[in-house]
Amino acid sequence: MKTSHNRGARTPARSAETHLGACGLQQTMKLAILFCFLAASVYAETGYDAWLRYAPLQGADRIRAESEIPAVVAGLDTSPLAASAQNELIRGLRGMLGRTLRAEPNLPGEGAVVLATLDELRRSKPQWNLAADLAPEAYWLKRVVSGGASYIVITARDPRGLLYGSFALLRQVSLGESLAAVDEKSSPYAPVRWVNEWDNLDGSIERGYGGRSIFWENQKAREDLSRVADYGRMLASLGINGCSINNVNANPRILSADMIPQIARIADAFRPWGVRVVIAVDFGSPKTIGGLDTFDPLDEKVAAWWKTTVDAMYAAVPDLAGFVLKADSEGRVGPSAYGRTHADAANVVARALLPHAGILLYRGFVYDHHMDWNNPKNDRARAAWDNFQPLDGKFDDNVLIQIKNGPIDFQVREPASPLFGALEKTNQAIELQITQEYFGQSRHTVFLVPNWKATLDFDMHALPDVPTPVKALAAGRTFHRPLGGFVGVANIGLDENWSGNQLSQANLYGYGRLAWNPDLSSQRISGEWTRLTFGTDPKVDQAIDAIQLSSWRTYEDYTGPLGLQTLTDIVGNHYGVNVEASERNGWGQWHRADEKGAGMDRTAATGTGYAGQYRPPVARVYESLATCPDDLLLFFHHVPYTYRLHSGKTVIQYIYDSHYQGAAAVEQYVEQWKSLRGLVDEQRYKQVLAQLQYQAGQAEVWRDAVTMWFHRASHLDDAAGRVGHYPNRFEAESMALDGYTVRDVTPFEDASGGQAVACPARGGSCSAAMKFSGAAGWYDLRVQYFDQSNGISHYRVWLGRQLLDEWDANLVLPRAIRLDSTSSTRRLIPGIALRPGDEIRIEGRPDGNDTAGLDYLEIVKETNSPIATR
Ligand code: GCW
Repeated sequence: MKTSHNRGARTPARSAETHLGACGLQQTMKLAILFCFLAASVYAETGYDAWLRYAPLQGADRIRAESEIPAVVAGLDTSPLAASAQNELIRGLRGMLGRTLRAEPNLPGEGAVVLATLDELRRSKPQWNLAADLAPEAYWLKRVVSGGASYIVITARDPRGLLYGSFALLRQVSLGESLAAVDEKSSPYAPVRWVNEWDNLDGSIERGYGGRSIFWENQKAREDLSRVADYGRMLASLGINGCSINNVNANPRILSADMIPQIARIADAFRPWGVRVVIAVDFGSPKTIGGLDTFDPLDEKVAAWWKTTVDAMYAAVPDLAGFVLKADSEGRVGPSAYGRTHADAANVVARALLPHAGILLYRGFVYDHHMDWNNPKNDRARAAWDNFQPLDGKFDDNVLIQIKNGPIDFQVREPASPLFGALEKTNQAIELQITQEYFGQSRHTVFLVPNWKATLDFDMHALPDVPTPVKALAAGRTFHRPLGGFVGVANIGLDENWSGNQLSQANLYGYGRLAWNPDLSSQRISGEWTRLTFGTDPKVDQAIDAIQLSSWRTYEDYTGPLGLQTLTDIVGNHYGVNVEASERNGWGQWHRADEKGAGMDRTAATGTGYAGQYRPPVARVYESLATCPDDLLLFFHHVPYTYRLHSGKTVIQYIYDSHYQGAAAVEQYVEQWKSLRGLVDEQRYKQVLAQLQYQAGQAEVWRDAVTMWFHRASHLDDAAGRVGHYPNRFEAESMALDGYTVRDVTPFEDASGGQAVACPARGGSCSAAMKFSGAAGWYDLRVQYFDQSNGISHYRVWLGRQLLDEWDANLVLPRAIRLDSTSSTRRLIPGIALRPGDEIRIEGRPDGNDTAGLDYLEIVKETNSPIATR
C-alpha cells in the first residue's frame, strides 16, 4: 500500500504535456517552459490532500507572505500536540513558500513564529505582557515586535489551542490574508465538536459513500492506520476534538475485552491531532457481552458491569472522550424493555464514565417505526419531544441529548426540532448529517452548510426577551449548561478523495467550521473551502461557489419541495425516486399526497398537534396557513393542489416548475464547470465533470418521475405544457424491438411512460431501433438506460451501419437490481449529423442479472457546438 505522503502527491497529469506543448511553442527558454508548466495548473490531484494542499502561493500573496513570515518556528511547548503544530507549520509553509523554517525549542534573537501557551510566555517573555482570559482550546494569533525583531505568536491556554491556532494561521496564509498586524482571538463556540462514523466492524459503513472504513476490517482495527492519522489531521485543522469510531447501530462486541487493544491503536493514531476516541455502545451489552441475565439500568449488577467495563477501557485509553448510545430506536434495545426511562438508561452509563471525565451522548432519535398510517393523529415528528421533554432535568450533568437537526431524519428540508427549545435543565448537542444519505449520497453535489445554518440560526423563542437560536441552545449557552455542542455524521472512507465526490468534501469542511463558529456565513465557508481546495483563480472560485451555494435549493427543487421531504424510496436505498414509498407503512415519513392534495396536517387545531410542541411565538407561525413559510407548507398542512402559495402560484404548478428549474440548474452546473477546463487540474476536472453530468441525468429522472406522479394523482395539467409531453423523446417500448421485451416498471414513475424494455436473452443481445424523421442537422443523442449493479451489460449505438458509441454499464451506483430510478442513467452522445430516414439502433448485451434495460432515446438539437446553427 502506498504511504500517505505519496497518496497526496501532486503529479503532472497526462494533459500537462498538452498544455506544456502549447506554451512551449511560444517559449524557447527552459525556465520559461517551467514557469508555463506551473502556471497552467496542470497538476493532477487526487483530492487526498483535501483543503490542506498548501499549494504554492502566487503573485502578490507570495511576495507578502515571504516578507511577513520569519525563518524560525520556536516551539516552547513540548507537548505532542505542540510538536504536531510545529511540524504542520513547517510542512504548510514549505508547500506554500518553498521554504523550510528552522525548528527551534527556544525563542531566538531573530523573529520567529512562536508556539507557546500563555503560561510559558508569561515565564519566558513577561515583558510581552501577553495576558488574556482565553477559553479552553481557544487560540490567539498576535504579531509582537520586540527588541528589534518581529514575532508571530500563536498562544493558547492549552496545547490543543496551539494546534488549532497553527491551522488557523496556515489557513490565513493560504487564503492570502495578511499577518502583518494580526491580532485575532478565537474560541470554539461549544466544548463538544465531534464527528460520528457509522462504520461497522466488518469494514462496511452504514450510509457511507466514500468507500470502506478507514478504521475497521474483518472485525478488527486495520493493520495500516495511516489514513486514521491523516484523518485526525484533517479533523484537527477544523478544531474537531472527538470521533466515534463505530456505528451507532453498535455491534455489542465493541465492548468485549479483546477489542480494547484495537481501540487503543486507533486512539494512538488520533492522539497527535487532539482527536479523542468515542465508542458507540449497545445498551444490551451487560447481557450479550457481560453474561448477566439482565440489562435493566436500575439493577445493581448492571451498574457494576458498566463501571468495570468502562474502567478497563480507560486503563487502555485514558483520554477516551466517552460513549454515544442509540437505545429504543429502530430495533435497538433500550430501557423500555424494563419499563425504565431514557434518563435511567443514560445515567447508569454516564455514572460509569464520570470518574474518568467521560461523557455520554444519548441519542434523541427515538421513535416508533410501527405506527398506524391510518390514524391521522399519529406523527413521527412528535417523537423526540414526546420522549425527552418530560424527562428534562432528570439526566446527569455528563449526559447530552444528541438531537437531529429536524424532527424526522435529515430530509431535504425540515423545521428545527422542537426539542432544542424544550430542554432547559438537560445538556444537548445538535446532530447534523455530513454524509448525504437523503441528499444524493455524494453522487449529487449538495453543499449542506446553508441547510444546517437554516436550523442553527433559527430562533426557537425559548426565552421571552433574548434571541435563542438553535446554535446557542445546542451549545448550552442559553440555559447555561455545563456541556453542549455539535455532532456530524461524517462522510469519509477509503476512497482516494475521502468522500466519493470531490465537491462533497466541502461538507466535512463546512461542518467543522460551523462547529467552531456557527456564526460564519455560508458564503464565507464556501469561499474558504474553494480557495483552499481549488486555488485562488477568481474564475474558478466564482464558478464553484455559485454551484455550491445554490446546490441545496437545486436539489430540493428536483426532489421534494414545499416541505414534502425527499420523495425517495424510504424503505429501500434512500436514493432513487419513489413517491409513495413513504406511505402506508409504519416508518412515519408520510406526506399524505393523494388525488386531492398533499401534506401532513401537523397543526394543533386539526392535525397531529406537532406544531404545538414549539414555543408559542414559533407555534403560531407554523399553525397558520397565512404565516407558514411556503418551503414548509406541506410539512405542516394538508392542502388541495389548487391552494395558492404566498407567491400566488398553485401548489401543483410550484411542484411542476420547481422540478423543471432544479433539473435545468444542474445542466447549468455542467456548463459552468466546463468553463473551468484548464484552470483546474485535469484529474479533478474530469471527475467533477463526470459527476455533474451524471447528476444532470439523475435530476431529469427525478423531474420526470415526481411531476408524472403528481400529474397522474391530481389530474391537473402543467400550465407550461411540459409534464407528459416530451417532444424529442422516443420510448424504447415504441421502437422496433428485436429480442427486447416490454416491462412495466414499478413504481411507474421510475421510467418514462411507466414502461421500459429488458433483454432476457442470456449470452445474446437485443436491439431497439427507430427511424429519424426530423430535419437534417446536428443533434445530441441521450440514451436513457438502466445500469444495474447485478451485472455489467454492454451497449452499442448504431447509425445505420456506423457504430456511434459503446460502453459498459459499470457505474458504481447504490444497490440497484431492477429497472428503476436508481439504475436509470443517461449516456450522452454529442454532435451527430442526422438525416431524415436514418435508422438509430441501440443494442444491449445483458450480463448476470443486469438486463441491459432501456427507457428512451432523446434526440435534441446539438447544444454546444458553434456549428449547431448551421
Ligand atoms: O436515518 C436513519 C438511517 C439509519 C441510521 C439512523 C440513525 C445509523 O437510515 O441508517 O442508523 O437514521 O440515525 O440512527
